[in-house]
Amino acid sequence: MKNADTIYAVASGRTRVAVSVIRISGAQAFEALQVLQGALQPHGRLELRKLHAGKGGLLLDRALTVRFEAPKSYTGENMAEVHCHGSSAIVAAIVAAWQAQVGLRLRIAEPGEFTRRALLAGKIDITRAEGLIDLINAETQAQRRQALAQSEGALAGLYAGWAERLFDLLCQREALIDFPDEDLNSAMPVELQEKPIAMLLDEISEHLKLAGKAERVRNGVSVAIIGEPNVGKSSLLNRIAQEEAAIVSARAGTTRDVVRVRVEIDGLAVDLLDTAGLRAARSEVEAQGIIRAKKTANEAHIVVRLRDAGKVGKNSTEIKKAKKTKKNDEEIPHDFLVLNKSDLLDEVARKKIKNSEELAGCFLLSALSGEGVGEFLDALKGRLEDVPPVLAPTRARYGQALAQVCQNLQQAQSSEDWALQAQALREAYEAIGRLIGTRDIEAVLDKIFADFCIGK
Ligand SMILES: Nc1nc2c(ncn2[C@@H]2O[C@H](COP(=O)(O)OP(=O)(O)OP(=O)(O)O)[C@@H](O)[C@H]2O)c(=O)[nH]1
Ligand SMILES: [Mg+2]
Repeated sequence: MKNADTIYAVASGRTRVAVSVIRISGAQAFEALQVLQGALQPHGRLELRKLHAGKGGLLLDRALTVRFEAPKSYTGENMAEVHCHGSSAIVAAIVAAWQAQVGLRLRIAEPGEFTRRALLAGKIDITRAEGLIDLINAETQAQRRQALAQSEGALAGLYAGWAERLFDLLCQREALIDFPDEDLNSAMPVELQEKPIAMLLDEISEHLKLAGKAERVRNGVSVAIIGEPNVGKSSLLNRIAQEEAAIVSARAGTTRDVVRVRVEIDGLAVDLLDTAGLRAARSEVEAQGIIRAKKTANEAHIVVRLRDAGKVGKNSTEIKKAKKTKKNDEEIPHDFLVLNKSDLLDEVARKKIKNSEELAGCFLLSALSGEGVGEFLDALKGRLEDVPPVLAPTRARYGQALAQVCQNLQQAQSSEDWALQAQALREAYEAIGRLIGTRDIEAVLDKIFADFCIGK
């Protein structure tokens, strides 16, 4: 990938649209625009222009065009945009006109290359670029809020501030090492030496505590439904997802694979997971399914344990057993106990369940009729509502780098020796530098741009 090249991309994607936006960036961006429209407009002015296949060439389209002079553009380079009609024939004709022009060399941009150039030009930092990736991929409102704040620079400012403070602390120590005779030590009050490190450590540690929640917004919350065969796990999944995603049948042992459906609950992405019924397997395939079910339950954020209300309500022994989660001596902890098929209960059994102390806090519902499903979803929402504040480490990479910084700060704190303190602070400064992209930027960029889209 050569940064000297002039690049272009159709930023509006490949689906049929009314308007396609072709973005061009690099040294020959204005020349490329000139080939199509002749004289250029002033910086930043959107104009309706006739596009021709070169000077005196065929009329191709009438389009809105705009140009931005370096460094006042997204990439920091000369940039142009052509908002032409959405047909692929027009885009092809424009590209052909460029190819026919002697001396003009443009190539298609790689995924994320515009943003990569913006990063290299110092226009945005990595956390903002990653915020943009998330914003483009956002499916829910909570994801959009979090990604937007990040792409606007909320995290960038916070992390850059920490990097600056680390740098100051490092400089103080370096000065002491370089000029040991000048007794800076006595010039620096003890509380100033200790306090800034402790304060920084406190702030970063607090921020780190939000990591799990922020990642959950980004990646979604997983809710696994587990229980014996035939209790209605697949029916409940279909009811909540409002689609026939999983096969429902009166035969026990229907579901084998894990069925995953993504739904949006209160702005959060939730992955509902239907699993194979838990029992002593009757076939190799069923055994495989049960292994998958247990694994899914172990990895899910929230586990819903489903039982047959008719069975539970039969007598007090069953009620006592209801909360136990033992199956083949393996305990699967759950967050919600839900009794299904309430529509089949007679009044006596219903009362027994409602009045039972053992079953306090469990939900009685019918996946078939929908009775009680609303109450259960409200409780589930309550659990999801732990939505993080937007200023949180949204990626594992951030969490890891900041944990490293904390570790180094603790080392610095526990050492009396200026040189060792400086060493620890230098490592901390490098770790945060990699995080915000002031160090090893090319390596970090290669890693994160793997999931970017063309034209951004
Ligand atoms: N009356 C009544 N029947 C239900 C209800 N929920 C599910 N069923 C029925 O119970 C049977 C089993 O339902 P499924 O949803 O396939 O049960 P499952 O837990 O997924 O079963 P496996 O996949 O075999 O583990 C089907 O005949 C459903 O129609 C309910 O709330 N009330
Ligand atoms: Mg099933």
